[in-house]
Amino acid sequence: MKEPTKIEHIGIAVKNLTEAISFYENVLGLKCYAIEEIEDQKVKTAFFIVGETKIELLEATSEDSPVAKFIEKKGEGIHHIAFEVSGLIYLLPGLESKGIQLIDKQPRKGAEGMDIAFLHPKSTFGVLTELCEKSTSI
Ligand code: CMX
Repeated sequence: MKEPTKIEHIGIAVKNLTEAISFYENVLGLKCYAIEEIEDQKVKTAFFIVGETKIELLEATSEDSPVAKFIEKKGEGIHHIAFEVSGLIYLLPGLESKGIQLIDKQPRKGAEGMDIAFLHPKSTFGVLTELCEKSTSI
């Protein structure tokens, strides 16, 4: 696999998006530049930029959201790390052949219209890992 170009974002699971946004804005001095609901993932997200990396706050929109389950089990905190890659669609079969458990066998649309795929934390030393690529399709 060609090396990732940067950490695209860090996903942080929170119980209350409004309260968490207030911390990032009023305590850390960052500016929330986008709020987006991703219906199929059952999450509402808020984005901040820090240097080359983003922070993605994640609030569950339903009890069976992956984020609700995560908070129930582990509490609020870092939920995933997303690496920017190129050629995502071509990378996934190679990773699977190395024994990495793919949550998404094909790239799908994530926040900000990016093509994304998650790798299962059981294959990645306990860290839910997202690979993402700026979409070339409109
Ligand atoms: N980080 C680390 N470990 C995690 C985890 C996370 N975010 N979420 C679950 N786990 C662990 C659980 O603690 C559990 O570990 P133990 O067996 O040691 O108790 C194990 O993974 C459970 O795995 P599972 O039974 O396969 O599945 P779950 O129903 O708990 O779902 C996961 C886990 C990662 C497969 C699911 O959350 C998923 O598909 N995530 C990808 C999609 C997602 O997270 N979407 C929300 C964000 C969307 C976005 O940012 O765009």
